[in-house]
Formats: sequence, C-alpha cells, structure tokens
Amino acid sequence: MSTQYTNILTSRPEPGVALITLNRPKALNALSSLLLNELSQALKEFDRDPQVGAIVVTGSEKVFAAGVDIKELTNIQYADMIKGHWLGKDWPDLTRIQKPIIAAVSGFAIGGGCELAMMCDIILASPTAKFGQPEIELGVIPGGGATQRLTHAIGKSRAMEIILTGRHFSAEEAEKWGLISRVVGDGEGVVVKDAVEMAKTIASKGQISVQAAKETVNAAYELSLAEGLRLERRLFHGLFATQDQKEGMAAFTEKRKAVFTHL
Ligand code: CO8
Repeated sequence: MSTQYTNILTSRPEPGVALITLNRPKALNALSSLLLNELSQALKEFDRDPQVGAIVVTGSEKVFAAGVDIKELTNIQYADMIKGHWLGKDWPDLTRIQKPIIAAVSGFAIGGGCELAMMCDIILASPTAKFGQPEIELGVIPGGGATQRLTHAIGKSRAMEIILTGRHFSAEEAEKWGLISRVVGDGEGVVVKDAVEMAKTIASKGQISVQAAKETVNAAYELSLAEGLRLERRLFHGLFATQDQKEGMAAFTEKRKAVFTHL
C-alpha cells in the first residue's frame, strides 16, 4: 500500500508515471517542513519503485508553490540553520533523485517554489505561470539554489535583475530566456496532461540509459567540458554492458519497437 501524506497527493496517472501534487491550498502551497519532508519521501519512494520511469511534480491552477513557508522562517536563528534544525535539511535530497522529474507549473512559482521547479529536470509551464525570486523583499537572498541555477539558465544580467528587484516574470519570458522547456496550450489541467504525456514517453525508454542521460546532462552544470565529455564517454561505453542496448539496436535492425527490460 502506498504511503498516506498530508501536504501532498500522489497518484499513477499512466503506466510508468508517478504524479506528485503539492496540496496546501490555503497557504498557496508554501513549502513547510512537513511538505518538504513528504515531497522528499515520495520522490525517494518513486525513485526506488521499478514500475516508475518518470515523475511529474505539480501544484494547483493558481499556484505551483509560493516559496518556503515564511511563517516557519520568521523566528529562526542562525544557529538553528547551521545545526540543520529547520526545514532546509531535506532540500538537498531532492537533487539526488535518479529518475527524471518534470515540473508542471501553473500560477505562482515564487522563491523556493521557483527553486523547486529549477531542481527538476524539465519545466513545462501554462501561460498563467509567474516566476520570481522575491527574497530581497524579505531582507534575505535565495537559499535554495536560485543564485546559481537561475544564473546558469538565463544569464547574469537577467538573473541579477530578477534577484535584485524581486519582480515576477511571465511564462513567456521564462520560455524566451530558456528557463523552461515550453509554454503549453491554454486551459485547466493542460500543463499536467502534457507533462504526464512527456513522462509516459520517457518511461517507455530503458531506465538505465534514461538515468545515464540525466546524470550526464546535469554534470554539464558542474564539470569542465573535458571532464563532462569523459564522463559521457565512460557512461556511453558502460551502456554496452546492458541488455537494453542489445534490445534497442536489435529492434532497430529488425524494424520493430524495442521492449526494454531495464537490465
Ligand atoms: N509562506 C507562508 N504563507 C504564505 C506564503 C509563504 N511563502 N505565500 C502565501 N502565503 C499565505 C498568505 O500568508 C495567505 O495566508 P492567510 O490567508 O492566512 O493570510 C495565503 O497564503 C494567501 O496569500 P495572499 O493573500 O498573499 O495571496 P495573493 O494571491 O494575494 O498573492 C503571492 C500571492 C504574490 C504569491 C503572495 O502570497 C506572496 O507574495 N507570497 C510570498 C512569496 C514569497 O515571498 N516567497 C518567498 C519565500 S522565502 C523563500 O522561498 C526562500 C527559499 C529558501 C530555500 C531554502 C532551502 C529550503
């Protein structure tokens, strides 16, 4: 039986696809300790599940997430943070998931909400999506990765503008700047439907090559070109030890669809 959560909903809308819906509507899906803890638990659970090939994370039509729960942060002390006694402790776990994660964003993806979307592998957004890093208004700076990930994605000048002014930016801007993969069509639920469809396509591939592809693309953000190319070559070589490579290439020559066994 799957785990019951309070601040998130989980489901399996298609074979191979897990869907996690952030669900604190009254607080605009603010990322409380409980929500982050549940999200981290659910992601790990799906990552371990051989039936799951890709994961979609979404919010509601109005909001993906309005950031970390400010009410939990107000009275927190430096010492609590250093000792890990605060909601940030589960945050790095979210980047250790091996399977691809697609963020389906409608409405506000602000502060930690925007950072959560950026920790995913692909972002799809509805035309209503609004992104932003307003931490400067609160007397702090982004703490969940935006100074690095946003800058890598959209460049220094735009990242500086967004982080120093705190202004929101639209789905259209996010697409133009390369932060998101694309803006989907208008209409309720369209972004989730498209994200689930994309996740289903990914889940139909061999899990070992999908995970290797995720690892090497993410390495492009951390390694030098020479190191990244070496990692890519080694993982490419390694895939020739899998049954999926034999099946994929045999299926091509036999003009049939490959049936991957993830071995
Ligand atoms: N935390 C707690 N509660 C929130 C948050 C939040 N981030 N955002 C909204 N809420 C609550 C409001 O307090 C309000 O509750 P109540 O009805 O009890 O007063 C309810 O949600 C509805 O909010 P609004 O009335 O403000 O709704 P609007 O539609 O008028 O406005 C906005 C929507 C523009 C999204 C607005 O709510 C807003 O600006 N929210 C705050 C956004 C923000 O500043 N986010 C950044 C937070 S700091 C952060 O994320 C740092 C990340 C560090 C990560 C570190 C690793 C863990």
